[in-house]
Amino acid sequence: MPANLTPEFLAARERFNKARSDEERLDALQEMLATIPKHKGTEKMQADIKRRIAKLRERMEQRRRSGKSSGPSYHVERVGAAQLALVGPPNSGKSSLLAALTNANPEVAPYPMSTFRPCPGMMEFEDIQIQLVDLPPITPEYTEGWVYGLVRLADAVLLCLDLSSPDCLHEADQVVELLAGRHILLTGGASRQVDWRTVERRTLAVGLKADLAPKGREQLAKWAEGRFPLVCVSTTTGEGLEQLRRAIFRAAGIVRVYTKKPGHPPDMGQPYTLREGATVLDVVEHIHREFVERLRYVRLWGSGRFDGQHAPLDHVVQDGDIVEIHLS
Ligand SMILES: Nc1nc2c(ncn2[C@@H]2O[C@H](COP(=O)(O)OP(=O)(O)OP(=O)(O)O)[C@@H](O)[C@H]2O)c(=O)[nH]1
Ligand SMILES: [Mg+2]
Repeated sequence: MPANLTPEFLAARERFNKARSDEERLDALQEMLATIPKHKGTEKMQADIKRRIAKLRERMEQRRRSGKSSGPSYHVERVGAAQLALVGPPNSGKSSLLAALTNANPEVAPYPMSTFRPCPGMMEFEDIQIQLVDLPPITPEYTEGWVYGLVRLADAVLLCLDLSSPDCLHEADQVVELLAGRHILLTGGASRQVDWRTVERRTLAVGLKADLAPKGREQLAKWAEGRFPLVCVSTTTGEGLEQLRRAIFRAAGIVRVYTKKPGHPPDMGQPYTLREGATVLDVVEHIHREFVERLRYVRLWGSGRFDGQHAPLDHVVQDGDIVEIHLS
């Protein structure tokens, strides 16, 4: 069976081949595992990648115990419809934001550098769950390599900035530059692999502590204009949090598609979630690979203009579309 490897996977594999340290190798392998299409044809490859990750972890652990450590490395298991990384300067309110939006209980402290491990949490948005990962701050002095590794693996980035900081804009520039130095470019467009080591990550700027700094917003809005969408919030008053949830969903770059059996009402329970840009054929393949070979046609509701018509297989689906799959 052809493996249908994605450009993201191939780029990660090339990065693995060119890696010069175990940290880079581990990072590339984790990305390979995250981006390899999950079906029968790739089961052997998936097992092989997992074996390599386990071996590499063991080697790094041994080295750590023998005192030749090159620092810790962390892995966050992906769950939910998408994974977004919280990045920003020290003390900007990242952990408070995670606590406000998810079920997680990260440490929040009135001093910088209080987070030193990744902390994931699940954010509910309507009928789906999105994973947010709180990280240590990004600074020129202290940020360890694994932090950049996790940002690279995420689907998108929340750039968390402190509106009450007099250095807010300078801090924002610095975080963007530090990430760029690690070949992670923050963009307003879709996340993508640019070449074997450079990635673009769709970014939503979040102005935090809005209760403390009504004036900071204007400046940050100017800074963000034309680069990233911006939402300003306060975790203390709750202002802006609902708007932020929706903006996070948009930044995640996913669409929800519902299914319907012929002659039945649509199943509006659990949607299938796919990457933005997915086609009708991708939906069919996502639901069941074998359906592709047996496919006769698909009826579609939604996309602003379909009301049960046959949909071209290359039609790009939109959030909320409903498909009815007819098989032979
Ligand atoms: N007034 C106000 N204070 C806030 C808000 N959000 C966070 N804080 C305070 O800001 C301080 C830092 O918050 P954290 O959430 O720990 O910040 P962080 O970005 O995770 O910090 P590091 O992990 O050290 O980088 C704490 O004292 C919080 O109580 C807010 O919306 N309003
Ligand atoms: Mg923190």
